[in-house]
Amino acid sequence: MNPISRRKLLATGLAATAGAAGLATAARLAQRYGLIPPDHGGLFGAGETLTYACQRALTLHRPLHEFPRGMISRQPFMNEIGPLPDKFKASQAVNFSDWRLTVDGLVDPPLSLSIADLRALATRNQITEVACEEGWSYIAEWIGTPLSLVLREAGPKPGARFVVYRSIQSDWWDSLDLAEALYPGTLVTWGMNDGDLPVGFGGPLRLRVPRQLGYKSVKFLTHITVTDSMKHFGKGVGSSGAEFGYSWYGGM
Ligand SMILES: Nc1nc2c(c(=O)[nH]1)N[C@H]1C(S)=C(S)[C@@H](COP(=O)(O)O)O[C@H]1N2
Ligand SMILES: [Mo]
Repeated sequence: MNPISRRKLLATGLAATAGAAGLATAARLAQRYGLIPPDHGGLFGAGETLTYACQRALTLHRPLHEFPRGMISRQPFMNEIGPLPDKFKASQAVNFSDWRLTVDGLVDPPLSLSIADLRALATRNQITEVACEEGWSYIAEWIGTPLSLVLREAGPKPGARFVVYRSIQSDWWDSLDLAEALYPGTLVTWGMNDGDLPVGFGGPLRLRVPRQLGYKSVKFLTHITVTDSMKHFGKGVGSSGAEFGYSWYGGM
């Protein structure tokens, strides 16, 4: 059987099982296939597992949804951001020349990359939509370096399963499974619509996760950690958003 029909069968099977025998059985099946999200333990845990397992099985290799240049939003919606720490302002004062992206955890070697290092590594662009769970969205061109190539420089070690990413705003952090992290459309972005990435949109550095909801695209990116488990990060549910009750997997 080819991989696509196997995945479809798995997803259909999971959905049917959930209907016929309940979410707990579907969750056991998902476990067997390694499709358990870090936030599976809460009130909506079985539902989260089912959504994640079905979507993941069906969409792992789904192509990026890109838009024509003429559809770029003239007035992209900049969401409100909390206060930025003094160290952000200090870096802004030197035009972010001292900004570093640290890559550590299950990697060899760990890295500390400037924005110039990232630009030199590779440049890709995509015209994609940012959609907030609150209902609004916009389309923009995003320019950056594929996370997959950053990870290739760092060399993930065996056992790597998740990539945790953090903002200079310490209350904003999130994680991706390795498949989403290595997906070529997942970009460490430093440019937007032909210019530098503006601060309001997360400049100087933002992780763009174009197949998931806007909250997964964390602004002011400073730190990436490769890990085998999310257990020891915060409350163990995979992201600051999931600790607030948002779904860790924000597929759209
Ligand atoms: N560091 C940081 N990243 C963040 C946020 C934030 O407040 N701080 N807001 C998130 C939310 S909820 C959304 S919907 C998008 C909004 O992106 P935009 O300002 O480009 O519209 O950024 C996400 N990334
Ligand atoms: Mo959002």
